[in-house]
Amino acid sequence: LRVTTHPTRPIAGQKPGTSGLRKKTRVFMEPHYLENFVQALFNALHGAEGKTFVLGGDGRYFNDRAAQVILRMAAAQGAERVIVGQGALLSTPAASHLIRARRTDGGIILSASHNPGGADEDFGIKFNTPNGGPAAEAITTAIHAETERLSEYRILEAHDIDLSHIGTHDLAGMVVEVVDPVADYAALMEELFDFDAIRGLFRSGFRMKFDAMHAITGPYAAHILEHMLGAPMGTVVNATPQPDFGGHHPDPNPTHARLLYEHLMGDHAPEFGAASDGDGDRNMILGRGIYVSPSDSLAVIAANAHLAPGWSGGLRGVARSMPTSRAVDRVAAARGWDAYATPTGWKFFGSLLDSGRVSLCGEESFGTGADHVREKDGLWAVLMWLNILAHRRQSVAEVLADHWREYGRDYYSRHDYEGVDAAGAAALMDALRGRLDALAGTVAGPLTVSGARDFAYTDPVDGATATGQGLEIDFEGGARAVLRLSGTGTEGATLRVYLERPEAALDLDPARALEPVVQAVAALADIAGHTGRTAPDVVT
Ligand code: VG1
Ligand code: CO
Repeated sequence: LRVTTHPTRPIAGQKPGTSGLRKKTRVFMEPHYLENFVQALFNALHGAEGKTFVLGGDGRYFNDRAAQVILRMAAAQGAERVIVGQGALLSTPAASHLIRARRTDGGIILSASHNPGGADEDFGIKFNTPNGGPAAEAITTAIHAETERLSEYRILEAHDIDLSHIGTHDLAGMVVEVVDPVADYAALMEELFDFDAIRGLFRSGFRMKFDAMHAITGPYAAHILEHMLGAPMGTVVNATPQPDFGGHHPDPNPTHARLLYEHLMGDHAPEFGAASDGDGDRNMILGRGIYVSPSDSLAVIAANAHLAPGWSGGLRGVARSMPTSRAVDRVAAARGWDAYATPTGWKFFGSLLDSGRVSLCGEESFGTGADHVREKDGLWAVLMWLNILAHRRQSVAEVLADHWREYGRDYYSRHDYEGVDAAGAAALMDALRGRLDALAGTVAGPLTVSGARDFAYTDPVDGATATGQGLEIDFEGGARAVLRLSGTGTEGATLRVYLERPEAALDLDPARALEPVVQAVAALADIAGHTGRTAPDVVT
C-alpha cells in the first residue's frame, strides 16, 4: 500500500458555519473537495500522527464514500486508530460519547443534520475535539485558514475497508475498529435514567410514538425504547436510516414531522410523542393534544432533572442560546443557579460544560442536552421526559400547566423565511443594525422599543469573543424579538425571526399572544420589502 501526495489548490468557501461545513452533496463530490477539507483539518490539528479518532455519520447519501476517503487519509497521515460506527454510522451524541469514553483525539462526524439528504441535497462534515464537543471557533477558523493555503493532500491507495461487520482491520498500520454504534450510548442512557420506572410506565399501558424520520435515531430508539424499556413493537416509526431520509426533511418540528404531530393532536393519540433529526441531536416533544415548545421543554427539564439518577444531586447552572426564550432563566432564578446566554450553536456551550459551570443547555431549535456528552442529544431529551412522566405520574399537559403556574409562561415562536435572496436578507439586517442604537423609545406597531443590541459574547471561561450574533430588540412590558441569519443553510439565506412575550394569562393561543410582537417586527424590519415574502415558510 502506497501513500500518494496529490497536488491541489485551495477551494473557496470551505468555511464551517454554525455546525460544521455544509454544502450541496454534489459540491462535496467534486474532485478534491472533501480531500482538501480533511487535509486542512489534519493540518490545523498539527497532523494526525499517532492519534486516535472517532468517525461516523448519519447515513445520508455519500456518508459511506466519504468515510472510506477519510480512513485512507487518516492512515496516510500516520493516525494510530480510527473507531468507526458499523456501516460508518453514528448519531452525533453517540459520537460525542465515544470521543470522550475512549479518550480520543477527537472525531469526525458526517452530517448535515436536519438538512435533507441525497445526491441533490445536502452533505456536511464536522470536527469534534477530545471533550466530545464541536470544535470551538478558534479551531474552525484555523481549519478554514488551512483550506485557503494548502497545496497538497496525502491519501493511501487502498481498497475499501469492510465496515459492515464489527471487528478490527489493519489499514497500512492504522487500526480501523468497527464498533456497534448503539451499545455504548445505550449503556450510558441506562446509567443516567431510571429505566425501572420507565419500564413500569410502559407496563401500566402508557403509549408513545417516536418518529425517527428515516434517520439515524431509528436503531438507537428501537433498541432503547422497544427492547430495553419494553415499549410495544411499533412504537418507533420510520426506523430504518435511508440515504435520502425517505425523501423527507429530517427536521423534528410540526411542519416536517406533520404526521406525528397530527397523530398526537388526533382522537386516538397516545400519551406521548417525540421525533429526532437526521443526526439524532434534536428532539421534538409532544403530549396528547399538546405541543411543547423547545424553550419550555428546556425549562421543564431544568425544573425536573433531579428526578433522573444522572442529575439527582441537582444542576450546577444552565445555559441557553440567546434567541431561546427566558423560561429556563426563571427556573434558574428560583433555584439560585447561574444562567448563561450564548450565541447560537452548541459549540458555545463547551467551555461552560467543561468548567462545570452548567449541567444543562438548550436551544429553541429543538436542541437540549447536558453534561453527559458535549452535543445536544435528541433521545436523551425523550428519555428525560419519560423519566419525568414516570415519576410525576402526570400527563405532558399537566406537567406543563404546573410548570407555568409555578414559574410563569413565556409565549414563544420562531418564524423562518427560507431560501430568500441573500443580498436582500443582508440588506434587511444591515438596515436594522444601522438603526439599533437609536431604537430605544421608538414606537413599533403596538409596542415600544426599550433597548436593542447586536449580540456579542465573551466566553466567561476562556475569554473568546464572538460578535454579530443576532439583533436583539427588547420592548416595554418584557416582549423581545431577535433577528438573525442562519449559518447552516446551503442555498440563499434563511432569515430567522424569534418572538417572545411573557404574559400572566397562561392559556392564550401562542400565535395570538405573539401577534403584537409580530406587528412590531413588521414595523421595524420591512421583511416584505427586503425579501419579497409576506409570510414565513416554517413556524415553530
Ligand atoms: C441552526 C439552529 C441552531 C443549531 C444549529 C445546528 O443553526 O438555529 O440553534 O445549533 O442549527 O443544529 P442556524 O445557524 O441555521 O440558525 V443541527 O441539529 O442542524 O446540527
Ligand atoms: Co442535528
